[in-house]
Amino acid sequence: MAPTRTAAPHAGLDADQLLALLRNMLTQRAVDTRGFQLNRQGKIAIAMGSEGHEAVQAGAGMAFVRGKDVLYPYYRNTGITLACGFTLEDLFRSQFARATDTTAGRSIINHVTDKRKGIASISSIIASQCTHAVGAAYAFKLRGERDRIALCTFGEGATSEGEWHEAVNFASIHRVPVVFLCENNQWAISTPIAKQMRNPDVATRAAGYGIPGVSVDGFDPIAVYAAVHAARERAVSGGGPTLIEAKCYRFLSHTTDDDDRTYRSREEVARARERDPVPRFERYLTDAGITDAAAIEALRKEIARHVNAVTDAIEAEPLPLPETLYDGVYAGPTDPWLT
Ligand SMILES: Cc1ncc(C[n+]2csc(CCOP(=O)(O)OP(=O)(O)O)c2C)c(N)n1
Repeated sequence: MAPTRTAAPHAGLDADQLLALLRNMLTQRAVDTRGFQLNRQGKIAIAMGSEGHEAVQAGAGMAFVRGKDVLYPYYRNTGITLACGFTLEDLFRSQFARATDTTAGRSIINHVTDKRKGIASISSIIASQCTHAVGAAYAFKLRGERDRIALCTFGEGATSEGEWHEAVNFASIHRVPVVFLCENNQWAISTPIAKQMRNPDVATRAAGYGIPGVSVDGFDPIAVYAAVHAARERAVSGGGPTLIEAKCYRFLSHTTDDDDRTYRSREEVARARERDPVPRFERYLTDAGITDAAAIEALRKEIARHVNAVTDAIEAEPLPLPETLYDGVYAGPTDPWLT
């Protein structure tokens, strides 16, 4: 994998930013744990975990410039949406499908959106967000909004979709200010990457479109930050798109509706967990003297308490009323079947 660390220590991130990365990663893990519990308790319909993607998302979120950039995420993006300013409360409003959710409880969970924060609505159709992201970024270019980019995330499975190739090709030809970030977790539900493409490095796909392709260690949040930050700089200076591949692993099943024991061995998952990005980054920070084990433990407990308090509060919020079923769907009469 190409080295992405810059000469500056910690890629230029200061202690507060490094601790923000850790907080984001620990929050992702706490959200995943709580989400899977809530599903087993029958309180939410489905949960989708980001475990194994924590470093990718914390690092990429740190490079996102709030108030300027737009994020075109996919469903496995708890950490990056939080890092871009989405609140934990709104995240659980989506999970509980409450009336107070930003889509009024209409979207499948993790399909979050907040226009005010530059977080586009997630489409479940794999790779369709790529053409949306390119369209938004092309608009920035046409309007002369030079300091804005679209950050577009997807899994390696998405790179087999025609829409992904169309998006990258168009972005390349028109030098669109978009950063493509592939979270390569090796599996697209039950399809391993070897059945997806002959070349195991998604980044090499960039060469076919004449744009830079960078492969980074997706278990290292600083490496991901450095790569996304550099790609962003390139995009805002008129250099066009970059494809970044962050190699990570999906530790949990695809969703709570999936049993990954049917298609991958426990040994494979255990081997990947030996490289778990969370304890690895904790060690990195303690070795660098940024924090210590006691402070990390206290932070972990504080986050768990906060996540539990938020889920208790959101669970008590109202469900959408049946009579609002057609709100926001049709213009005119709200019940098309009765009029
Ligand atoms: C066009 C389309 N085809 C198939 C699906 C069903 N589907 C949902 S998630 C998924 C796997 C995607 O894998 P990947 O892009 O690698 O992301 P990951 O879930 O591994 O993070 C598939 C095939 C879909 N939603 N849309």
